[in-house]
Amino acid sequence: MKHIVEILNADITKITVDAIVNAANNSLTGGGGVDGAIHHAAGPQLREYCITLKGCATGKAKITPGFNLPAKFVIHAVGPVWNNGTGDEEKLLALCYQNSLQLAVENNIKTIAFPCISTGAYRFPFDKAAAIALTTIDAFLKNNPSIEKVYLVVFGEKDHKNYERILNRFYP
Ligand code: AR6
Repeated sequence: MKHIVEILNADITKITVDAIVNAANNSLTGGGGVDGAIHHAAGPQLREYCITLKGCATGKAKITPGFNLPAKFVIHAVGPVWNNGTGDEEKLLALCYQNSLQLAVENNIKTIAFPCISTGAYRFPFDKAAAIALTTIDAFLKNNPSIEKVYLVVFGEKDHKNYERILNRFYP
């Protein structure tokens, strides 16, 4: 799976893929961080569309068009707020990746870009989150050959180095 998964230090709103994943909140109506950047780049139609979806449970995901984004779709996944591991956060984070990839397969999406869900405002420890992302994506790809490329997008050199280190440990 090593050749399918690639880490990019970039602004996810600028990436041309079939779908980008948003680190959304339960309301799906926008917020700060990557969510704010995606809504800003997609334009107001995204929020109007999201309102009709009536929210999303933590660990689940919903799909919308990408509107003004280069990506055709946005998959809005709701990560858990880190609470020292006391609220099933690791399992819920894994479900975000699994449910997003499942939606991708159902919508014939072959290239997808994920931000590092929950590691900003939701305070999930970065290394732990990155390891969960890699484990979950790897297991999914083994059973779903239709996905051709998964980009793991980080914002900044520190996160980039960290993610590369974890990836190299994962795929020696
Ligand atoms: N491209 C790629 N990655 C980014 C970008 C970007 N443009 N902007 C930030 N990141 P966060 P969360 C990284 O806080 O922790 C929102 O208000 C960032 O460095 O966006 O899941 C929602 O509405 C970090 O590693 O999402 C929710 O209320 C990662 O994206 C809440 O924040 C996730 O950081 C969700 O919190």
